[in-house]
Amino acid sequence: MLTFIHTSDWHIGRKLGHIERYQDHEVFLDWLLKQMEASSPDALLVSGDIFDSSNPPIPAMRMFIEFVVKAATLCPNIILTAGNHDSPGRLDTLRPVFDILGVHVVGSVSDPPSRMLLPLTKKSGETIGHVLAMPYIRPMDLPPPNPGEDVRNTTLHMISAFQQRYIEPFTGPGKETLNDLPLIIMGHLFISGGDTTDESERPIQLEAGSIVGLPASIFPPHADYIALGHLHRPQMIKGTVPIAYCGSPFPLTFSEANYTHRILKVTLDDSSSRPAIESVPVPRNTELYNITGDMNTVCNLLNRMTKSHPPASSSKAYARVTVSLEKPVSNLKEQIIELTEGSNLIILSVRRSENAADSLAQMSDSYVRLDELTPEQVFITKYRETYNSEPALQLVQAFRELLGEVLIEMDSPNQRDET
Ligand SMILES: [Mn+2]
Repeated sequence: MLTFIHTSDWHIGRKLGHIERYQDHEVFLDWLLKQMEASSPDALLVSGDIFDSSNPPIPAMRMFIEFVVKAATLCPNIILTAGNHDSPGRLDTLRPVFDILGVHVVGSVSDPPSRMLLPLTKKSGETIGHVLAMPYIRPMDLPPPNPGEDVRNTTLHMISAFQQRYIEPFTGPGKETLNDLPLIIMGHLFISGGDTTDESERPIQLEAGSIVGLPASIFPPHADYIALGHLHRPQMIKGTVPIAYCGSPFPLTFSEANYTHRILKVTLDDSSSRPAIESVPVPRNTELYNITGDMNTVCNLLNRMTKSHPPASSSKAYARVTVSLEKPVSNLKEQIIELTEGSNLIILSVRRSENAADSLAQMSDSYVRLDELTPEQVFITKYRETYNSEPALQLVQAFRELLGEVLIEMDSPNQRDET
């Protein structure tokens, strides 16, 4: 039997507006340690986006390292991979020290990829399974298309390149079972059909370049569990193997406020049966509220909520208020904020409801959301529209190189904080 905890998308160092979330992270990580203590899992898998930025602030680094040092005493296998928010190189610098603790951190993709296949061992040293620990894979980690390849099939090319490079080495003939032990695949990627939250992953998907939508069928049927990160809403993806997004541990933005955040405790029996997946809700330290309605409704709600968040209560709550108005109201923000004065409920934003996106959608039948397209698809579509022809392969390749450079540039701390 093999048991493990699957979590991802911690985003340590993330702020909500100007509000720091260190306390929320500390409470979560302490709770996670207690979970590990109570259930003694064989492994802890963290599928990317450990930090919110590629250059994490000192308190974020300290909190993370302190957690890992404590966790290493509670669990024989800890595997942490980089997400698109993490700096692969910076995470890899921790390797020599983490190795001593017996903790695996995988920042960048390995060449050959076989180095990403890690054994799971009991304290006695006995191997009980394997984890293919894939960090976030950038378009530049994939081989370019062959000369003459039809660029309209870029997405298809990317999918097959991804499969050839990162999946097939572990699934070829004779490797189906890796000694009949369970195989778990970790990834930080977007499976087409996955349900996104409004704001949290949107910029990230665009960054993911051409590999935004991998099909669920990319995973080999003999894998036992696919431990994914990237989408902040927990969900299972339909496929021949169990594919799970565990989601972020608590609401990082207001768009993540309305569902239960969790970690997953997975048990794989030695037999070939499907894993038992237990979803364990994470207690919230800070409550986030989305308050919407007309002026009357909003005022009533806030009056009521203010009473349940008296100033003496220990935990703060934050609200985003959206008011639908028939006509403009002057000093709307001041009026709303005044209602919660003297309470522990803090209004972080007040906005008028807008239906601009809806009306735009109605204007055109062929309306496609920008976040459903890869940067390359946007480029090719724009080219077609402007020149009424297909872009030359060299041009697309030049675009890809530029995009790669821009993505590296975006990893620089100053600009990262804006996403
Ligand atoms: Mn994330």
